Amino acid sequence: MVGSSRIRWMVAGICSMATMGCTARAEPASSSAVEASPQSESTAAAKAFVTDADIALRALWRDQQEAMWVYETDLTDAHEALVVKADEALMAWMTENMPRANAHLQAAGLTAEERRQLDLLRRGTSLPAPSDAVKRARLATVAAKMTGMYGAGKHCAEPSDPTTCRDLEVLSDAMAEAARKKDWDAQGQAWEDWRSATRNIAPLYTEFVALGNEGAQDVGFGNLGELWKSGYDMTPAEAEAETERLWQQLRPMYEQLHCFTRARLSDAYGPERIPADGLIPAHVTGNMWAQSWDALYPMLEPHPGAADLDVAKAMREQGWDAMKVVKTGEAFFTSMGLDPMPSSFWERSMFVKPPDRDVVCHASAWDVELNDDQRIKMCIEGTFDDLVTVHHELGHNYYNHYYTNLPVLFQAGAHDGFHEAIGDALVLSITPAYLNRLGLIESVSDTDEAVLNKQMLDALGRIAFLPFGRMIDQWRWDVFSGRVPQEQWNEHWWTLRAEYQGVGMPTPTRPDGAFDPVAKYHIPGNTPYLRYFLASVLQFQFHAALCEAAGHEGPLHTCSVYGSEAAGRQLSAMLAMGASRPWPDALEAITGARQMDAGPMLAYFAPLQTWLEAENSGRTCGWSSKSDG
Ligand code: X8Z
Ligand code: ZN
Repeated sequence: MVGSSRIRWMVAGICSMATMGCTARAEPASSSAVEASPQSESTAAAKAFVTDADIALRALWRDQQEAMWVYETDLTDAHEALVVKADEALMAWMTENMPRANAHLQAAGLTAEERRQLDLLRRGTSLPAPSDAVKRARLATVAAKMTGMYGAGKHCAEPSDPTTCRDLEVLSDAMAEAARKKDWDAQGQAWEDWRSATRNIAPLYTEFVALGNEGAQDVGFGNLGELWKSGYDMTPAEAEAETERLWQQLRPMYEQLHCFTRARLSDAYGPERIPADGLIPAHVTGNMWAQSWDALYPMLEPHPGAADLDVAKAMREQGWDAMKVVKTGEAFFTSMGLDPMPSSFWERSMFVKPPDRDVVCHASAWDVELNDDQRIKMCIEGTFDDLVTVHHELGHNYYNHYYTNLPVLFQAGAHDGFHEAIGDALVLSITPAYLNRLGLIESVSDTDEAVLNKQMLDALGRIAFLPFGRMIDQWRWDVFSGRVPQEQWNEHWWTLRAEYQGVGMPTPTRPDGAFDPVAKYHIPGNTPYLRYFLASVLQFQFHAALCEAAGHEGPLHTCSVYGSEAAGRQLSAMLAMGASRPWPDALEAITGARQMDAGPMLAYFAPLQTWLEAENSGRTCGWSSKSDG
């Protein structure tokens, strides 16, 4: 599964890019890397290992994904037990074979493909288990329970009365609605209710960190964070530096958006609640995690009424249901000459929330049987957000589809950020002209005012997200490495929220026992998050390249690749590479560049950046990083 892959996690391998200082092959961070034995160095043994690993992994991953699919679409104890059993088998195999793969890399006479598979396997899971069978079983149980508890999480105002319970979807809708009404208290209540609905995950997370770290050490890495950071064809330290480099490219743009948004919020709620130089309270952006601020658009629209962008109303009036949303997403890909989804996709996917059971609603895309068995799992309500998320998920499915015939270790993105960026890159082509074509807006205006409005809407999704995407794994790296002691885990969360996002707690303190990280799906779901930050950058590089292939002329923000088969060919050629080559090769195949670069994102938003700078002149932008708001 992609999108919430707790265990199956694919990474990319050898880096040949001198400019980034990559080594010929990134070694495990820990000095406890497995020594090569004379036998493991034998070419024949290494080749046989690669062949056998392909067969074994296919079966183990398929079994695990089948169990996960059943569990996540019907959260019962019996289904949890199935997941634990499949996870244990997979983890046992991984713990044994990741170090073996590392040892076999010493063998001479291997093909580049064989070496690449070994390199991918030596760091081939986001959740390695300890060698000890009892601890392994416990880790599998803890991981499955956290997923289930998050998925089934509800806050009940009156615990004995189920009609007073609100789940994440209800609370999120309530928050967005309260943001539109500028209802401070209702937003705070929904925000706090979701934190208290997930707080009981905290003790499991503590256990999880200890067991996951032990597992990472048993397969030759210093801690879980070091293993995760090894997934980018460079050393963990280089991956961290690369992330920071990109963030520093983007930070000035985020600060302008933050400055403008804070000023408008301060006008709306008063300077005593939102001081002109303070943090933005976490509960007033209309989003449960303040990771995307599009609900604030009416408050922030640069030129009210200059552009017709209100698709929500049209979608409601036209009765967009889940099927129409998914068909529209697929039609974008097929307009570029890509294949339609297989018929099983329509039969096996979960598009809407079933009324009779708990499920994990967080959207994900799957190839359950690893044979082009594409599915998505979503709780679609028919909103514009759903249409965007469907493109995102289908991006995963199309990647899966185009690499389906590769060895199973190559069935992954060039790195995980690539996988997350495909659908989002196409969403950049959802221009006003395309929305008009869909019948969702009546008029298309290309005045400067209209362009700025559209840019603001895009920025509230994509620029606002950047520091959130940056900080989530910073927090986990710091937790996994032990740099931050357990009693400071929650405090550190808020320190990073303040430092990167300029976002603070809704109230001056958090209640005793609060553990806010587990209120975000990817923490209990153990999905690494750096991928989304990297995807935020890559999607603009992809968009720029596809626009060039489509023959687009003019500024980047005016381009739509809808209907361009030339762009489709360029895209599918990269998708078909999967993880078979180091990611710079894949990036070069689609963009001609070998380095991740925020330049295209900055170019896309250049008109808004100029406008924001003018609007903010006279304001003091930035914030002090104290976390108490
Ligand atoms: O988790 C997701 C996708 C599945 S891979 C729906 N996203 C991140 C999130 O929701 O926090 C997409 C954007 C960031
Ligand atoms: Zn995704």
